This record gives sequence, structure tokens and C-alpha cells, in this order.
Amino acid sequence: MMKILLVNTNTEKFPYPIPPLGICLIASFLQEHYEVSIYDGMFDEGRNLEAVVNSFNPDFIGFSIRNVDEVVPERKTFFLEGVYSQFIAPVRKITTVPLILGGSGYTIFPSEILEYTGADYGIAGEGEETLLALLGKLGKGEDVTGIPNVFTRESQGAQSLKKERDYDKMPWSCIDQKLDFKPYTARGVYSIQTKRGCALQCIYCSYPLIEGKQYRLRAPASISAEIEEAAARLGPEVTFEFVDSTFNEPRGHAEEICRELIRRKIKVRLRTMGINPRNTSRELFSLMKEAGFAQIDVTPDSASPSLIRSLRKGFTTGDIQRTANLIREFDMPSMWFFLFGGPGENRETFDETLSFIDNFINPDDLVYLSGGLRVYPGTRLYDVSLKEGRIAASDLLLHPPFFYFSKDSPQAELKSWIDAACLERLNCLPGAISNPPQEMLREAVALRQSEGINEPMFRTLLRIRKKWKADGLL
Ligand code: B12
Repeated sequence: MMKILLVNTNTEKFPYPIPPLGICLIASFLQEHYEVSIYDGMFDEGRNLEAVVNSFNPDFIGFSIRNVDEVVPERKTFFLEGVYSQFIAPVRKITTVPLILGGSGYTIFPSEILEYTGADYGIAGEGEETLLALLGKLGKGEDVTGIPNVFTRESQGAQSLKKERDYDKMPWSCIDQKLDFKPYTARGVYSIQTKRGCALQCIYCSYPLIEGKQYRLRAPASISAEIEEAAARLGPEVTFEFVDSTFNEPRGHAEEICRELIRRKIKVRLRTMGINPRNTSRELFSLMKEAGFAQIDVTPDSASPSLIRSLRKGFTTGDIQRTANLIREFDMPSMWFFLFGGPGENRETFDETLSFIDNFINPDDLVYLSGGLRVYPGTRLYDVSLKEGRIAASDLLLHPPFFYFSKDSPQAELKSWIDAACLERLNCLPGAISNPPQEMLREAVALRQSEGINEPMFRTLLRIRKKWKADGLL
């Protein structure tokens, strides 16, 4: 059997270390045909990679590239520098076997990243079947040009993020059995996907480019069975996190998953990002609460009617108001995310969103306010930026990233609006502030231990922030 080594190049520990779901799914899929080994760079950060390559002696090496930058205009981190210097360059020095790239970050800039790293091949989009096809051809010494979604330094296969195969038939990731999962359990997240694809049309978003526009759903029974088995292995401390772009799309799927978890009486802690206001209902929140959701992220971006339209969010102000009311009714701890500066943003639209925050959002919930939209090739915002002369067709956009700010909400001004809004509202933070002060974190940890508090960390931090304010410490 030929051998492939899959390398997780993500070393980012913020907001917590993310287990490499993508390569674990690929490993499960390939293991029938290849001897697969995973090198997880999250904690080892490349130190033992050369030794692993020398002892495993693979025929192929795949690198998963997830993050390119932080998507924060104020911060200039370029993750690819580390991906290259800690992982790809040292491996390139000691072996001539084909180096193959893939991952969500890679998929946004396939030719550019291939060029930057000097790797041999890249796969845009989901990796399972395409990698199997590529390895098959490489193993037989056949020509690989023309395989859909495969990039070489000279050519690119027709890009088609279409349905690869019924996603439901894919094997499970079993992440905790594929790598040393212990370090991940400190913050305790087992990542799980309930579908692939995003049919929403938000003008700046890369998700449909990465996953395709067509939903491919996993059966709720299979999702619940995976959670049940993993929970039995990992114990009650582990949180299961849904990593779908939007958990409650298409309507009905999230509800079915919750029903299945409830039916099986699985007692686990769940969280999800990407609750879209469009399909929320009393039934959804009631089921989520009963199934064990301890925390959700809500990502409306704006509450201004004209911005919601300009960003093509696909929901109405009525939808977000209903969502906020339901969140309060069910006391579902939530982190809200707003993104200012899109086409048409001005002081008035900014204030419309602020007044929604003041009137509807639970003050015990955390609200992030960010400014500037990262422009990705292939998005509608890319076309707008080109048309407005903000970027040129020759701009690479990989690095440095370009952020769009409307002409009536320029970067410096928007930052001052956001900073002022956050000073007045204790539950609001600028998106650029990623870490709470160390002292606040220490106090939160101590409080949680002494009082046996089990709420989401952000709620404890908010309580301490309010106490500090009352004590004149802020
Ligand atoms: C869920 C998610 C999060 C969650 C993660 C929760 C969790 N438990 O995992 C949270 C909210 C915490 C988060 C945080 C961040 N995220 Co995020 N996140 C995502 C999201 C929506 C899904 C990722 C995912 O798990 N997909 C499911 C798995 C199965 O897919 P996958 O890993 O991509 O793998 C498939 C393919 O890519 C491919 N593949 C993967 N590896 C390989 C390797 C080879 C060799 C091959 C051939 C193929 C291949 O095959 C796999 C299976 O089909 C993506 C957007 C998206 N739709 O992809 C953004 C995304 C990855 N995030 C992004 C960013 C920037 C971040 C942050 C840096 C943001 C920040 N400022 O905080 C942090 C970094 C966190 C960290 N420690 O790494 C960007 C990265 C692009 C960029 N500009 O850098 C993305 C693409 C969103 C975007 N803005 O466009 N994120």
C-alpha cells in the first residue's frame, strides 16, 4: 500500500486550538486505499516534522492550509509565512515526493498559494474524492491535468465545487482517535459538520466558494450517532461544536438534528456558530435548548434595513428582532457579530444597528463590532471594489489583504465610532480586541472555580467587566 502523510499546518491557538477536522475526514476516507498518517502541527509547530517524514517515509505529503490572515484590518498577521517556514520548506529540503495542498484558506487563493509555497499540487474545495483521484493518477505516473479542482503550477483543473458524492455516505472523522486529542480537551471542542455548501448570497463571503452553493446534508441519525459514540469515548467535559457556515440552513435540518439528539437522550454540551436570523423560530430555540445547546453565535452583520439589503443578507429586520427576542425568551447565551463598512454604510446606518443592539439584545450577551470587509476574489464585493476603482484586476489580495470601507464610513472614522459605541456599552467589544486582559481572565477563572459556575466564559467575563466598571476600575 502506498503511504500518505497529512500535515495540519494550523498553529493558531486563538480563540482556542481547533482540531483539524478536514484532514481527519480525508484520512477516514483514504484509509481503505492508502496507509495514512497524520502529523498535527497545532502544538508541535513543526519541531518533529522532519523526523516523522524520515521515519514514515511517505509517497505523498498533503498539507492542510486553513488560515491566511486574521481578517482584522488592524492586525497584519500573515499565517502563510509560518506555514511555509515551519512546515513546507523543511519538508521540501528532505524529500522529493509530491507535496499537495488543500484546505479552506488554500481554496480561496489556489494558484497564489501554490506559487507562494512552491508546492506541486493543490486541491480546491473538499478533498476526499479529488485527492483519491489525484493520488491514483500520480501513483501510476499518469497525467493529472484536467482533474476538476486540481491545480498544478502550470495548470488548473476546471473549478467545479459541485456535489462530489452524497456527503451522508462519507465516513466520520473520529478526530479524537486520529491524533493526540488530550491538549484539545482543555477547551474541549469536538468539531462536527452537519452539511456542506452555502446557498446564501452575502456579497463578501467566501463560504460558497469554499464549500459550493448547493446544500449537501448529513442525515440527523448519522450526526447523532457520531456524537453519541464520541461522547462515550470522551466523557461529559467535551463540547461538540457545529462548524457549518450556517447551522440553521436550510430550514428544518437543524430542528431534525435536535429532535434526533433528544430522542436518543444524548446528554452533551453543544455550541454552534452561524445562527442566521432568517429561519429562527420558537420551535428551533426550544429544540436547541432541550438538545443541550449551551452557547450560540449569531451573525447578522447589520441591523440597518438598507445595509441588510446591500450586503444581500437574505433576512429582514423583523427576522433579527424575532431572533433577539427568542434568544432572551430562552435565555440562550449568545455572541453577536456585526460588521460595518459595507457598500452604503454611513453614520445613520451605523446608528440603526446600534439602536437594535440597545433595544433588542440581552445585555448579558456579548456583541462584537468590527469594521472593514475583507475582499476575496470571486465575490460580489470583489466586483464592486473593482468597479469603484478600489482595487485593480492585477492585485493579488492574498497579502496584504484589502478591506472595503464605504466612502461614508472610512476606516479611521468607523474605528472611532466603534470605539465610542463600545465605551458606552459594557457588553460591546471592538472586533479587533481578541483577548480579554490577563487579570480579568484570572479573576474569571477564580470566580468560576469558587462558585462552581458553568456558564459560557464570555458571560463570566462580562460580569467582571461590569463589576470593574462599578468599582471605577475601567
Ligand atoms: C467553523 C469555522 C471557525 C470556527 C471554528 C470552530 C471549530 N471547532 O472548528 C471559529 C469561529 C472558532 C473560527 C475561528 C477562526 N477562523 Co474560521 N472558519 C470556520 C469555517 C466556517 C468552517 C471550517 C470548517 O471546519 N470546515 C469544515 C471542514 C471539514 O472543512 P475543511 O477543514 O475546510 O476541510 C475540507 C477541505 O478544505 C479540504 N482539505 C482540508 N485540508 C486539506 C488538506 C489536503 C492535502 C487536501 C487535498 C484537502 C484538504 O478537504 C476537507 C474535507 O472535505 C471556515 C469557512 C468555511 N466555510 O470553510 C472559516 C475560516 C476557515 N476561518 C477563517 C479565519 C480567518 C478564522 C480566524 C483566524 C478568525 C479570527 N480572526 O478569529 C479564527 C482562527 C481559529 C483557529 N484557531 O484556527 C477563514 C480563513 C481564511 C482567511 N482569510 O484566513 C475562513 C475560511 C472564513 C473566511 N473568512 O473566509 N472559524
